[in-house]
Amino acid sequence: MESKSTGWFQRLCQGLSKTHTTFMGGIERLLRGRAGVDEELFEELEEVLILADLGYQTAHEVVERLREAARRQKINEPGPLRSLLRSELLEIVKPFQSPLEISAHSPFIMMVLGVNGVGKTTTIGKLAARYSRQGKKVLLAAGDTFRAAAIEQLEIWGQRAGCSGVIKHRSGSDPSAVVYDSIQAARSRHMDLVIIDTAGRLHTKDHLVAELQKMKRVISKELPEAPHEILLVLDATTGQNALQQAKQFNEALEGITGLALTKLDGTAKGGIIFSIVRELAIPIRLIGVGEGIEDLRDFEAEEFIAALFETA
Ligand SMILES: Nc1nc2c(ncn2[C@@H]2O[C@H](COP(=O)(O)OP(=O)(O)O)[C@@H](O)[C@H]2O)c(=O)[nH]1
Ligand SMILES: [Mg+2]
Repeated sequence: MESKSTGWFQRLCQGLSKTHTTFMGGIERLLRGRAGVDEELFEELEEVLILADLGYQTAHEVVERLREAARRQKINEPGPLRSLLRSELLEIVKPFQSPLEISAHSPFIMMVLGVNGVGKTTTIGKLAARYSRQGKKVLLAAGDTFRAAAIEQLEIWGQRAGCSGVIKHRSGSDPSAVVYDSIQAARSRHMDLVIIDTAGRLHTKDHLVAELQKMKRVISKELPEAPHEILLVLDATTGQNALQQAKQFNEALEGITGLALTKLDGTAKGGIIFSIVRELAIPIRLIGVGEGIEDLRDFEAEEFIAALFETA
């Protein structure tokens, strides 16, 4: 029988194949065409990294560290730079590997935020499926009351995931009331996990922030340590825009505890992950590499770097 981890690694490689091709393709072409290691090589390497969406600052620092390492280790041929680069990149993301630990609280309350279309509801559905399969009692809260379709979509995911229930009100109602009801239900029905969906767009940005803050206050009033996780979902296909969105959310709403980076399968911009962790210093909890219920995984730094550098 094929081992589960091998299967997943292949899937991850497939998911990251666009980024792998652009990123490694550029690096291989650069390193192959050279006899020695000189300043020009480092400058071109920096350009390749910027093109892979690492962002100027991150690319610059990575290359600076490579220069130093090459000098220290007296490297004068391009070959070894590949593995040096690999370990530099691993070092950047490794500290931000910190998977969700929902057993720390019961019920564990999680709010899921992000702009429209980034994959909030899908990620919630995938998480509900994962934890339900583990035998956890999972309750979903339809806190995106802005559109009727959003409530229906969450219900459909709840059914597919086989979770314990979906708390919903009519569209247009106050999402804080949905949150309140879901906490009461979670207590009386002894749920392990409550995942709260939220709207990604309202009439104005101020309105959205005020609504999210109110939801958070309602939760804390009921359960002083909650929410235990505020997960911000970012769409990797938007590259540097995802980073800008994350900065804006982080400034407007304090207390984002984790990130989920979705749609890595649909983009060559997977290098954005390095800018995101460097600039935000928030753990990457999860990565999404497809629309299917199985296509969500804990972020594992070594595995991610391996998939970026190797072909399955
Ligand atoms: N390819 C791909 N599509 C995804 C992924 N995550 C979500 N999507 C798709 O992105 C679209 C928007 O997702 P949705 O969950 O409705 O976003 P929301 O508005 O933030 O709730 C849907 O078509 C999802 O199937 C992913 O990891 N990979
Ligand atoms: Mg949604």
